[in-house]
Amino acid sequence: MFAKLTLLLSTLPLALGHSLVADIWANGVHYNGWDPNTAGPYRVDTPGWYTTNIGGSPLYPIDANQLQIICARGGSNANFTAPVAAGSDVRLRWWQVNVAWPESHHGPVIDYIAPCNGPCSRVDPTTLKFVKLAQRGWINNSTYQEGYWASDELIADDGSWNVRIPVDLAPGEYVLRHEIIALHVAFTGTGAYSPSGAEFYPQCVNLNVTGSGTRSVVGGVDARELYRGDKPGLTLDIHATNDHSGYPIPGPPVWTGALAARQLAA
Ligand SMILES: [Cu+2]
Repeated sequence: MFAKLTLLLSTLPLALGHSLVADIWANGVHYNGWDPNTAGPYRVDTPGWYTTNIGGSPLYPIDANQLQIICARGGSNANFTAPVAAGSDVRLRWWQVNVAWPESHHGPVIDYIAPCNGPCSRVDPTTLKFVKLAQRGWINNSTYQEGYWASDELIADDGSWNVRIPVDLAPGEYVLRHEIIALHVAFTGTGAYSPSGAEFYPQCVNLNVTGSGTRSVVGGVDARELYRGDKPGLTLDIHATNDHSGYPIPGPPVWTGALAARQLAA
């Protein structure tokens, strides 16, 4: 009884406030995400990169040019790589205990992809060059004082987000970098690499893209070059109004290859 209570008390703080990518679906197959609270058994069968991002402890602009921005704090390669057909959706579900994503943490949801040029289980994350596959930011002025954001859409869809793999993407292994940026304290940011401000929650996933596509990823960048705390979209006070029309989603524009693939699929 006492041991159980101690265990409960010692694990409780990890669960509060945030969530993590607890479930991943690719080709209709379900995988557990990497969960540092229940390490061990998950390590062998998840395409989700391992992190020490316990309970979703955020990264701030101070981390934006550091190793941890690439695939989260303590990010290291997942051993497993999930097959996924080009043109299909990967689904990621943020969940912990009974929380999808904290409602207060409004902000954009962004997805990037980088070729591993070999097995993603062994790729050096500092060599990954990411392009932006998709992005969604402020949606409308409904529901909240801050308006309705991509993160709210995610919460409304069972904590989940679908990412379309470009239909003509060349087969091979890729790291998907899925990310929520929470803006609830973005107004406290004071500069390019401020210790407070916008909160970054990246999660990397190993994918083995199959198909007969021929489009290669070009023009990607090191994830340490994606953000600076003083760039547009990271310093606003989202509480000041529910109308954030024209909100500039951080990072580079969506990759032209992803846009072209959408045209092909339409
Ligand atoms: Cu938080």
